[in-house]
Amino acid sequence: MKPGIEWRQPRASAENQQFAADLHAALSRAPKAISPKYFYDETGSRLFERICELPEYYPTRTELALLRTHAADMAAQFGGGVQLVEYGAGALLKVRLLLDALPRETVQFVPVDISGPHLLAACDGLAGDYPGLAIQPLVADFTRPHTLPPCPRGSRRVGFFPGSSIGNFTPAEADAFLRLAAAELAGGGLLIGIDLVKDEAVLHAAYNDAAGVTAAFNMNLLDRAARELGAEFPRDGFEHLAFYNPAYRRIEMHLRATRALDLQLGGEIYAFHEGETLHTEHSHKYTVSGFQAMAARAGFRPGKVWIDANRWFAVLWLEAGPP
Ligand code: AVI
Repeated sequence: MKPGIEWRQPRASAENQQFAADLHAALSRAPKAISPKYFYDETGSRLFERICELPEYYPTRTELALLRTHAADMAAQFGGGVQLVEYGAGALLKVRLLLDALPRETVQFVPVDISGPHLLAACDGLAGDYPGLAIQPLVADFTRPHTLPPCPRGSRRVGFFPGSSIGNFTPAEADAFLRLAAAELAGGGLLIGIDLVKDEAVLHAAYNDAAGVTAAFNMNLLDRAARELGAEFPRDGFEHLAFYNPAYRRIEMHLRATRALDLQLGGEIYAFHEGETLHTEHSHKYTVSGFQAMAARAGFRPGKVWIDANRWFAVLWLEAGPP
């Protein structure tokens, strides 16, 4: 057997087992709810890329514009040498705007992502475009304790967490992540993108696009269960539901049963009554002061803030107290 295949096979099935276990648990609880991390198989990641380009989905282009306009000012907060740690690195597109504003020889870039093959492919691309840049990828779940490479002497460790990905965490998960980041970035800081509370109509449109891409992204969770786990259900019995819940300041995404139906998974049958939902994602929206207060409780001092003219999206600099 070829060496590469030996480890890939069991890894895929371990992922499937975890997905199956989490989906069984999700369908057994009331209300039914599952982690949004299961959106992101290859199909889901492609659909998310399409979402980012939709006219209604403002966060990506608004944050990119902020980074493009203010990268030099942001980089100036970092100080001299920097070990730049990107959490949930993905395609490594946004960080290029920061790297362009930093003297290459002063940067060690540490992208952290759970998906090894994708991370390494993205690093290859980055290395080709940024010759001489020190890149130390780390394959890890950044929400769990992990060990970063030692910070080069004379450098500050700076975290980068763009995309308002923190909005998909529960408040407890966001607090846990900020505490972990404050500890490992001590003496440095965190540059983070957050989506702001705004007119509900703008939010509603962003998660209910006219082309139906977000609906397909949401539905991919069940499509994936059918593909990978053999789940059986009437596909036309589920519809995309996304709405703003003002009590929690979050968009909620659900898959709603349009009629009473059964979903079969691994020999178990899960009944949905008409209108019952599987909660698939929440996307929290923040105020700048509310987010800074949460970050302060976790050990950060608020620094500079960059906001677009509509006040829809913000990038925050947070100083992590000394070790
Ligand atoms: C990745 N995350 C920040 C996106 C969001 O807006 O919460 C995921 C998404 N869900 C639906 N559209 C986009």
